[in-house]
Amino acid sequence: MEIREDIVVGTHIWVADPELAFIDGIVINIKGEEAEIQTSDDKTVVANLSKIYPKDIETPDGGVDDMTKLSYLHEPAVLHNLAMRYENNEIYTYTGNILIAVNPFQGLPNLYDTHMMEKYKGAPFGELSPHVFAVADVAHRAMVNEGKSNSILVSGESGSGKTETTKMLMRYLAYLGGYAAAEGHSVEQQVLEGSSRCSEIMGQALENAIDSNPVLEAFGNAKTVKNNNSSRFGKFVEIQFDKHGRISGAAIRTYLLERSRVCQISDPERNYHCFYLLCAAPPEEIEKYKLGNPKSFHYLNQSNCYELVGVNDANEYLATRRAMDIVGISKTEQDAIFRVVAAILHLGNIDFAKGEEDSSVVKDDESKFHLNMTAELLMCDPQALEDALCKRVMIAAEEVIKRSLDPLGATVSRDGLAKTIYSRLFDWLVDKINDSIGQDPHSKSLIGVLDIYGFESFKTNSFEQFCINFTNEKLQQHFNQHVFKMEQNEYTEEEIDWSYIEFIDNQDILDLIEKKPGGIIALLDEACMFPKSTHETFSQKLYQTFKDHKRFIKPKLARSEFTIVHYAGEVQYQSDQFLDKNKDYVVAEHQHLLSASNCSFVAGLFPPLTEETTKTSKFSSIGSRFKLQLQQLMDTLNSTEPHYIRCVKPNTVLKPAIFEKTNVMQQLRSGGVLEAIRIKCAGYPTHKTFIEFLHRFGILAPETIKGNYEEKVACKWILEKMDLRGYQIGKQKIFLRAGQMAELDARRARILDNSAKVIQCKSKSRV
Ligand code: AD9
Ligand code: MG
Repeated sequence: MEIREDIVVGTHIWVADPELAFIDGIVINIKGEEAEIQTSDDKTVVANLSKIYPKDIETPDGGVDDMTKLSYLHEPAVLHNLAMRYENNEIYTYTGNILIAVNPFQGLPNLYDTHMMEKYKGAPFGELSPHVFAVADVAHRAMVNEGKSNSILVSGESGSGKTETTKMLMRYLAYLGGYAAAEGHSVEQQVLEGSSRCSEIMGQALENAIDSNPVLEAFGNAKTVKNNNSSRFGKFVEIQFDKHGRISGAAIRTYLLERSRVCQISDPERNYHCFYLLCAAPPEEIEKYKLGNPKSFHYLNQSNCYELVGVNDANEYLATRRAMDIVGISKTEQDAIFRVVAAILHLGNIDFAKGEEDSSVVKDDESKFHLNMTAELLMCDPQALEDALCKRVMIAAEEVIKRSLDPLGATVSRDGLAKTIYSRLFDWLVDKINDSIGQDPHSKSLIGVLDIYGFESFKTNSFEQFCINFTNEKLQQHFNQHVFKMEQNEYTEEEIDWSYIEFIDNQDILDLIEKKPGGIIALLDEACMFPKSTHETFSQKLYQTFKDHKRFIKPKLARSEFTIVHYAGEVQYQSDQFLDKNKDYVVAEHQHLLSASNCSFVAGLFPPLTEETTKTSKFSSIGSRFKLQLQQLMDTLNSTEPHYIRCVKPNTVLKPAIFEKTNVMQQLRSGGVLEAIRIKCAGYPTHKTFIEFLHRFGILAPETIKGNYEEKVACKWILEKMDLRGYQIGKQKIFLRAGQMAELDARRARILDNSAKVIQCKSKSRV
């Protein structure tokens, strides 16, 4: 039996509670391994001693701004700290250098204003209250000082505040990179050098990137059950800087827009915002596009949700138009864009009926009207459109056969066309925005900001969730590697004392998904290339291949479902649409139809295929392409110094001032925050090579600079002189305990400050 000396009768403790996650109380009796506890809600409960956590009653009421400052570090303390801070509208808390951001679900006064930006500029990390600006500032400073690229990875589940956080980060970086300038370049100096106008133009690049947000959000965001403004694509914004730390360009890379939403939505979700905005356009445009009530369109009326609380679609429409003006989308282009959006709505209203034999025909006059409208808006021939929807050309041996599609086949063809047009439109917008922002080919360093969909687990999960969760596994591994592996490896290499802490590695899940050959994506591609495959044969293949895999489960009685044990929990996937959704090919008929459009914009979305691509592009795998994109993203991230922001969604009702502890705890666990806390505190959060250390802190002991000491000896000398304890000296590096770096920095700052005053006095006396 483990004896716990820290718990006796009278100890304040935390104990598990089914509703609150943990509740506090006082131990009133101990019998063997069981403790009797009087909880703060006046109940008496009995719990095993191993399930009890001591509570620090000395913790200040408002909590602490860095988890590593907690005297007892365990789940209940961490949760309680976040909850207390949240109650006081302190939404940010550090865990070492990871920032935890709890969504306030309300605007907080002055939190992001210019005054706040001024305050954070150049302030040492940790000196002011935790803030996204502080993270951006550190990243910017590190980039300027070390000339190395940095990245800020924002993660969290849907609705936790990633996109809002990203916007604040960009705003702050625009502020820094527009005026700021590298050390030694005061604003006055820039004026003198004539470079201030130049930097304004550069800052404009990022401002444009920020202004492009409403455009991307109108076309890439939608209301879901989890978030009224959910991003349905991933985004990596790369901000390029010149050698003075000024912005010289920016690029937006997007990942995997959810295509299925264009044709299929379920209550109470919505389709992409742009459709509703357009239906709320001024009357002359409604007339032009023959639109009207969104309820009359099949692609919108599959759900009963049309309006968003607090959002006026008519105003948003005008705002989107204005944002388009700003990012340089011409009026003609804007008109074409909205014509395409309207065309998709009309397209969705074309129904088919059974024709002769197995063929299909456009169902009735109403469907004919929509067919004509679609053709008119896309500026193509209505008969050609009908043919493209209802027929397929088969090339068999030397023969060309025209085959008719049955009504179901024609409907699938229609939806396929809608999805293709929409995703090409989205890609066009991203390209256009990138052109308008402008890239700097000479930029040496960048700050990347990643806002990518969080882990998803719904009642039904399809290919989209599979890709999204795959992304999260990748990012989780990056996080693991950074926080855990790097830390541990370094201790080992430096041969310093360190007791290993186990952490969950997810390489096995990644292998299951992406290994080539043999992983799920590879098997899916194989199935897609083999004409006789069905989702059932595909699933059977998965069951056979992974029957002994620890991370793969075949649910009982399942014919086509499979479960993956993700780092954040189990997710059951429905494989029935995996094959279709993985195939990215534009039906030749659709391609011909639209590349022949009289509208150059529409034709431009469908550039003619080269001979080569027609032959080889029978099937192109979305899964594999996504995997490649993700690998490129990881390569980029791996070449940067990462900073992490973990967003937390405090409740599922999306309202302020509600903090559901059990829910939050799950997010902290699955985001690896708790593990990171443990390892950080147990170890040495700061590592510096002897040279780096001397470079920075030699000033604390000038005698070491004058004397010709060996580096290690000099470092030791400084540390002893400063009277620090608990640090370690490795083979090439100094390892500092939490807080020690700040202490040294403060002493250094004092010395620098004094000598600056002396210089000033001297120069004044000279004048
Ligand atoms: V998703 O994975 O794209 O579905 P996100 O991006 O994590 O999700 P988002 O940033 O869209 O969530 O935030 C959801 C909502 O929370 C916003 O629309 C705001 O209403 C609210 N929010 C988030 N962060 C803040 C904030 N810092 N201040 C005020 C916020 N409100
Ligand atoms: Mg988002």
